[in-house]
Amino acid sequence: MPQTVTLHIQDAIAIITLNRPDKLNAFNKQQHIQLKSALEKGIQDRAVRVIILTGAGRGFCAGQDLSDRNPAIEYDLGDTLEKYYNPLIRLIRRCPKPIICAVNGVSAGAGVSLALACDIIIACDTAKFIQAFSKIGLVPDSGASWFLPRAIGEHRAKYLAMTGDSLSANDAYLYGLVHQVVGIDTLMSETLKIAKKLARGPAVSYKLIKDAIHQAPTNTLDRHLDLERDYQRMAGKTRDYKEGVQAFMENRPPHFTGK
Ligand code: LHQ
Repeated sequence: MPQTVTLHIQDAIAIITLNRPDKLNAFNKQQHIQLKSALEKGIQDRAVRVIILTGAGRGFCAGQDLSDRNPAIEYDLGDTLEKYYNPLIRLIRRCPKPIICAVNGVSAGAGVSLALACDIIIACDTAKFIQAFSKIGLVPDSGASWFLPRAIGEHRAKYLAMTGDSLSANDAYLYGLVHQVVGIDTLMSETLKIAKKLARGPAVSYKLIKDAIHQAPTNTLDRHLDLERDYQRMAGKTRDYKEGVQAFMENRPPHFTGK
C-alpha cells in the first residue's frame, strides 16, 4: 500500500504529513485510513504532547480526490462523509492534545475543513483556502459550514461558500482564521517553535482549555461558569498546578510533566 501519510515522532511532537503531492494531497480512501491511523497513534502515544498536521509538496489538501469516482455513477456522498470524513473531523476535534495545522499551500473543499478542525492554524504566505464545494454543485461539508461562520462570521462565510473564491493567507489572517503567516521556508521551524512551547506545557490544562472553548458557543454564561468551576477544580488537583505556583514563587521556569 503506498504511503499516503507519514508519521514522524520526535521530542514529544508527532508530525503527520499528507503525502499525495501529485494530487495536492486530495483524499482517497487510503489517505483517509492512513491519516486516521496516524492520528490515533499520536493520540494514544503517551510520549506525544503535540500533533502537527501538514502536507507534502505545494498543496496542503485539495479535498476529495475527484478522480477517485466516476461522476456518471450515482454515489451516496452522505455515506462517504459518514464513513470517512465525519469520523476524521470528530477524531481531530476530540483529540485531547493540541493539534497545529501547518498549511503549506493550497487547500480546497474538505481540505479547508481539515485545517479548520485543528486548534491552531499557521499558513505559508502562498497558502489559499477555497470553499470549492459550490464550484462542483455541492455544499460545504466535513464541518466547513460549522467552523467557518464561527471563525470569520456568517456573511463572509456565506460569500466564500457561495462564490468558491479563493481566500489568500493574508486575508485569512486578517479574518482571524489563521494565527500566523510565514514564508514557506520558515513554516516548519515556526510551527515547531509553537509545538515545542506547547510540548513543555501543562497537558491536562490544555485538554480542559480545548474542551471549555469548544463548549462555549452552545453554553449559556451560567452553564459555562459552572463548567469553568469544575474544570478549575480538576486543574487545581494536577501536579502541574503545584509545580506552576512553586516555580513562580521560586522565580524559575516551571517544569511541567503533564500530570
Ligand atoms: C486533484 C484535485 C482533486 C483530484 C487537484 N482531486 N485531483 C466529500 C465527500 C464526497 C465527495 C465529494 O467531496 C467531498 C468534499 C470535497 O472536498 S468537495 C471539493 C473537492 N475539491 C475540489 O473541488 C478542488 C479541486 N481542485 C482545484 O480546484 C484545484 O486543483 C486547486 C484550486 C486546489 C489548485 O489549483 P492549481 O494550483 O492550479 O493546481 P492544479 O489544478 O493544476 O492541480 C494539480 C494537480 O492536482 C492536477 O493534476 P495533474 O495530473 O494535472 O497535474 C489536478 O488534477 C490534481 N488535483 N485537486 N480534488
